Amino acid sequence: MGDLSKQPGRLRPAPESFLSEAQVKAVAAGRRDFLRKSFIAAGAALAAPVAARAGEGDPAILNLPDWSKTLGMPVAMNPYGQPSKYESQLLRRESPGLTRVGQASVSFTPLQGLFGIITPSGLHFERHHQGWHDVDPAVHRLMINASDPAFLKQPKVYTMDDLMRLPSVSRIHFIECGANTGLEWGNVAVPTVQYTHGMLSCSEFTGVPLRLLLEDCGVDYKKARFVLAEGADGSSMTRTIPMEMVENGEVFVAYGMNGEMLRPENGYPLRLVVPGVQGVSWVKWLRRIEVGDKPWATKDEAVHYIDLMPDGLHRQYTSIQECKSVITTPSGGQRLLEKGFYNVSGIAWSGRGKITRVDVSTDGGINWQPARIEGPVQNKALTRFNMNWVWDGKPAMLQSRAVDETGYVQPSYGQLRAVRGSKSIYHNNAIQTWKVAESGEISNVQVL
Ligand SMILES: Nc1nc2c(c(=O)[nH]1)N[C@H]1C(S)=C(S)[C@@H](COP(=O)(O)O)O[C@H]1N2
Ligand SMILES: [Mo]
Repeated sequence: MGDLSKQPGRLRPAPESFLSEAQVKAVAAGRRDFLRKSFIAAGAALAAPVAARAGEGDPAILNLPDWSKTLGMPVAMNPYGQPSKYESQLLRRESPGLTRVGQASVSFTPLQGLFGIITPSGLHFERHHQGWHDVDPAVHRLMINASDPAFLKQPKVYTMDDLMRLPSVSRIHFIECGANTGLEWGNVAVPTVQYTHGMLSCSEFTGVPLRLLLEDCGVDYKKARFVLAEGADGSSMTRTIPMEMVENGEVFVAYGMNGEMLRPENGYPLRLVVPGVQGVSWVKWLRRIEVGDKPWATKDEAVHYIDLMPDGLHRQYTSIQECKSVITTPSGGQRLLEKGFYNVSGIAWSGRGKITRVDVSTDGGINWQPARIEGPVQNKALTRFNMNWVWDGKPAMLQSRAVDETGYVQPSYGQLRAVRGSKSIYHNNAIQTWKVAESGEISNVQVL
């Protein structure tokens, strides 16, 4: 598998040399001035933050609503709580740009409506290659075995009860499908951030480090350098994971998500958590871990999740999700109602560690301002950023660009295509652009 940091997907662009001359000409004229004024105005807006109505007889504050004079609902009317009925539009959705093939489908997380970094469990994206099942934990088993006793002394089968008695860890991590943002390779430009980036979620997962289980079975790390994870569903989902990721304690078998058991759609009662690695390796309904001495080259690593490079060769085993970010609000499909102050908010993440910096541009990448990073910043987790912006009512192009702790800078489309060409489906981490029209309407455009 080699040194992943040497792979051609790794770009280290100098932040100041981002733009082609044509691109500068296309968007630059007059914009620097516009920008400078905006940021002075942003300071002013903070001193007097909100354009609130100045006590002009708003009936919504003058009149007591009827409900406030009656008894409220009793406790436990919803023994399992539900969102407000006024939030009923915030849903996982299937993309209008994708056709469902049998049960092999995707539902996307509505990133445009979420705050902070945790995805509510009911809105966690779903990707099933053969549909999902609600599996009885009483009969679910996890087997750990090997084709050769030299790799593992004692194969074992664990019940869920066995696993839940063992020492556990709880960690917050993002999970991103390798195909997230895949439609954008073809400049399809689906309308909203839900469809461009919504195969991405972030949760607190709880479970048992895989290292602990392998050692319980007497693994020989000198000989066993890879593990194969296998799901119990009809998709024959099997993925190779290098042993270094297991040995360092990061990979774990999880039963918990956001404080409760996993949801069935997300692999109840057991899934693998492989921090920083593309979603497909996070095998759901996990039933078997095999240890061995070389990658297995299964269908989901030899035929799918590979990248066709410009030289005609396929790039394989590029499982780590590179540093990426996106502005979630304002974003495609939304509309700014009037000029004035806006909180530009988004998320950044890297499969190689922590986010160290996010810059935001409102002019398509000519000028950049550092965004505020909302801590605590965690390893291989979503990181929220915010930036003050005063919209002057003129067309604008919003972008975010993240940097991770290895110093890697999220690439523009031009930079990504220069290395990767345009024939990929997977592993698109380019800078996203949201175009704000004078009407306030926001659309998805690509800036090279
Ligand atoms: N057993 C099994 N595991 C699976 C899959 C699957 O179809 N079957 N889909 C994979 C893919 S492609 C992704 S992106 C993630 C999605 O996880 P989620 O549905 O919890 O979001 O699960 C992975 N694990
Ligand atoms: Mo995926």
